[in-house]
Amino acid sequence: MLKPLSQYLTEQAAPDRLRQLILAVADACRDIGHAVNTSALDGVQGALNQENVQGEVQKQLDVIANDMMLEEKRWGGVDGQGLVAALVSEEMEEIYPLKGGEFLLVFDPIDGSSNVDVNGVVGTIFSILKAPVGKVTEADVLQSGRHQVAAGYAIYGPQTTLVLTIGKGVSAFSLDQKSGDWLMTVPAMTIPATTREFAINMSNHRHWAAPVRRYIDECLAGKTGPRGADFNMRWLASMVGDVHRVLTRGGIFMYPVDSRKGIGKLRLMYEANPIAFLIEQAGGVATDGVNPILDIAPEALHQRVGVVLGSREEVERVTAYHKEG
Ligand code: AHM
Ligand code: MG
Repeated sequence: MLKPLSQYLTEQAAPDRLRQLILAVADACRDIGHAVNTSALDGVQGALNQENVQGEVQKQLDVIANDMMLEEKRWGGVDGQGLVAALVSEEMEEIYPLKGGEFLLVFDPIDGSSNVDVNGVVGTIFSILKAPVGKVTEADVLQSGRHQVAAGYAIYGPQTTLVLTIGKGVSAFSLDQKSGDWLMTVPAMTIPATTREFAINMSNHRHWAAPVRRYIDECLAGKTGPRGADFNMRWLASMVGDVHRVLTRGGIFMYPVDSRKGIGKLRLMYEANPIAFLIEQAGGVATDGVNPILDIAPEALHQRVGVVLGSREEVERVTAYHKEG
């Protein structure tokens, strides 16, 4: 018998209201996964997203998924006293206050949404923080990643899988499509310290800083190069997909700061922080190239950061190259 998510949370002694919230997030992800699955049938894929005859822009899936999160009734809690004090999303410029509750829920409703049209992997990423007492302001949300009480993602691929940490390791739960239950299929995801596989968007090579170029060029040089080994490359253009592979078999994933804007592409609050929490909990390392992502003091809701994460030895090598200059 596979263990249901609810039983796992009870056994891990998750506080009752956190447990309720995680179960609600998991259910919301199940619903979003269903919307992704039927998006072609429903005519809401990107290819169909054009202005209709009235000149109205048709809804895209990431807007639909965001609306599903906003309209989720379970944020109110089973006793109606509220679980979530505010929502923060990639799709909303400002915080979205709710009636009250102990937690802040920060999320990217559809990560990797350029993949929806091509039936590639997408997912939902979430981060749970403690809320202040009383009215929530933007400043209350700008907590470093170390303050996260839980984080995870749902990946909508050949299987629908929820990957979760409450600060006690990382576990994966597969969605049983028949019963709608999330059942534990990987009790403890761990990232091997060494790897011979990297993930980066190679088309940005000319924009990278010298240490990143050096690292990747050495990987590409193969057995006869300075690393003395052949490296493999993967790039799904979906952070959840690439990170899921890293959590499953190791690897290094990079979306570094580059010279185009002098910032990274990925957002700190709802992409880098929750993923960094998972990576550290699985024994890996997650940096902005030099410093741990979880130690960054956020300055803005939609702040972007460089991301270098995964197998310890490779991430530490990239840090060393940056320090050497
Ligand atoms: P999104 O949240 O708008 O989908 O953007 C984030 C995604 C990541 O999932 C992925 O790693 C990256 O953007 C891919 O970028 P690129 O198109 O440069 O390959
Ligand atoms: Mg995203």
